Amino acid sequence: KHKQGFTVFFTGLSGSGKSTIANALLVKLLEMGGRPVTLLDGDIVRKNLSSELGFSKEHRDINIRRIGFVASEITKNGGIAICAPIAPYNAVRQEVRRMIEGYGGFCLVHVATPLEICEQRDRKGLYAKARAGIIKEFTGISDPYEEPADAEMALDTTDMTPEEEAQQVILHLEKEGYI
Ligand code: GGZ
Repeated sequence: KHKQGFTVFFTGLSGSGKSTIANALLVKLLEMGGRPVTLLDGDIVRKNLSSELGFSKEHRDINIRRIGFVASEITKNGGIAICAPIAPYNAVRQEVRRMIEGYGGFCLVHVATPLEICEQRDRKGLYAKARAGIIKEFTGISDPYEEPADAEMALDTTDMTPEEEAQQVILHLEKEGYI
């Protein structure tokens, strides 16, 4: 397992802390050396791979399949992929899992920050806009988020720092024998 590639796939609401934890994990894995690490963050993918897509279920599923495909290629070639989209739908998350598990490890991490906390923080002001109906189909407000039942780990970010959370992921990966 030590030489296999693997994917860490974060899922969670907007503002749950996925990107922050994913970045902290990226730094830790880079410091450890060895395999190349690629971060496929939600907004970076939206800008570079999925710029024509909106937020309907159909478009979100296409977006997640693209991320899954890139992660599966990285995993196949022995690298580490870190993905951090919302990925609100169970079925396509499972599709991605099956695709990647054929090539290496797959670890689904639910960043389980409660909606109330994400909305209180509202770092980008998107929740206010969603409540006002300015942004339509907003996850958690006017669009579904299906909580994963198959996550390898759930992180409650209410009383931990992103570094501690990334460290928990590292411990899990060590326990599983991937690093
Ligand atoms: C959810 C939206 C929406 C709607 C714009 N619903 O916090 P952010 O701003 O930076 O992250 C969110 C991002 C979600 O894109 P993903 O590619 O991760 O979504 S999915 O996995 O469902 O394809 C948010 C912003 O885009 N955003 N409109 N309606 N998030």
